[in-house]
Amino acid sequence: MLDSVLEKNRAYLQNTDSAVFNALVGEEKRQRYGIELIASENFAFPEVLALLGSAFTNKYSEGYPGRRYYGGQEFTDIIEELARERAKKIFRAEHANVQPLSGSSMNQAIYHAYLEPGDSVLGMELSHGGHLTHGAPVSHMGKIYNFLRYKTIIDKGGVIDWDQVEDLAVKNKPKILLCGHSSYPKDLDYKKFKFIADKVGALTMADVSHIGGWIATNHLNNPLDAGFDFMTTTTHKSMRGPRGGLILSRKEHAKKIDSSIFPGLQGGPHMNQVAATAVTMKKVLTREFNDYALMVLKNAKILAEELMTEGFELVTGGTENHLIVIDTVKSIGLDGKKSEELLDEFGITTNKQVVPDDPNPPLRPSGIRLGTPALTTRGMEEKDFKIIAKWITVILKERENLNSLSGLKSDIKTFSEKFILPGI
Ligand code: DSN
Repeated sequence: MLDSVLEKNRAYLQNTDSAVFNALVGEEKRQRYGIELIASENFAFPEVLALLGSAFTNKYSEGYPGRRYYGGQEFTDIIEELARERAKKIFRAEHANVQPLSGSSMNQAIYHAYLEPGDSVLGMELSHGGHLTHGAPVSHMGKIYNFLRYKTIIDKGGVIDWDQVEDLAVKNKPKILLCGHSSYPKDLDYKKFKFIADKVGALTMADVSHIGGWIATNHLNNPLDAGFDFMTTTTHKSMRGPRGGLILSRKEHAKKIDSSIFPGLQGGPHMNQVAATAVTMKKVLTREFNDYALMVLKNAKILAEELMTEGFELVTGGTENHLIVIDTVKSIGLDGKKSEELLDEFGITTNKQVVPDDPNPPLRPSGIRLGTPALTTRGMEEKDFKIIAKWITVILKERENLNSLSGLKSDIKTFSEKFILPGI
């Protein structure tokens, strides 16, 4: 019956708007035949796709379970409670807010709840791995609050510069000490952050958007175990859930966080997303997901090793998580934009990426970022990533002689279509 509903809905779409329908089919084919290496992307669980297009899309539910501003909440309350309780259990959190519409709103909600305009936050420098929503000057948050930056030590394998973190914290007394990253291939020592934060009376916040799934399965450190005040994570990257965010915190912050999300920052939560988060949390608790998380990390390690064997220089000299940053300028004299475009031509999708203290601008940076979550979801293993490393090498190194690679594009397509593509 579900199949027929889906088919019927697709037929409506095709009749109504062939341009959009054809773009959808095109995107499905791109995903099926391509090699998806964008570190923040994944293939959502089929259950998640089912819920995103479900009747929950139609419902307004401002407020929280048991205290909403609209009637008809008997089923929305069930799913939101399930999502909250499961998230708390997975991450050993005392409180969970499952309503953030995105990674950006989950982080903003914390800033707005605890900071006054002009207050300081100490976070990671963007080019060293930090994130746009950690107060990049071009963001609204960067204009409202005073974001200070710590870096990594490049010639010590990219370890955090703890002396700098401490110096900046002691001198500036930030209200929040923020850690977390979108292009830093290492695990973090949250106890050290907590120690420095306690010294200056700062709140502690970890944005683990990229690595939530590996923390959920205890393969990487959990900031809440180190006594952090807040942990934020998106649900669509490592956990294969809907696009959205979670705020996990200590109980004492529950009221402030909840009212910062609603009514502070957002209106009606997207209940189709909340329902999909509930089922995502159930899936994350399974043994299969634990095996998947482990495989992602193994695949990243082998991909990093193979690329280094081929002579590529990786930021931090390897990876401890799912992501890899290649300094393409240092490795092969090619900037990240051109590297991304070349790989794209062959159906290998990556993204251009700044490297620590990058002398080049963000639209033509010195590297590319790769990640293994999406292809691992498709069932790829270490042997497959060895093949992919060879393809990346040959495409980037033989760029003056692309005619010699005729046939590679179709080899990649044939290889890729052999693997499952869940939900599509
Ligand atoms: N765009 C996501 C990433 O690639 O890290 C998060 O902003």
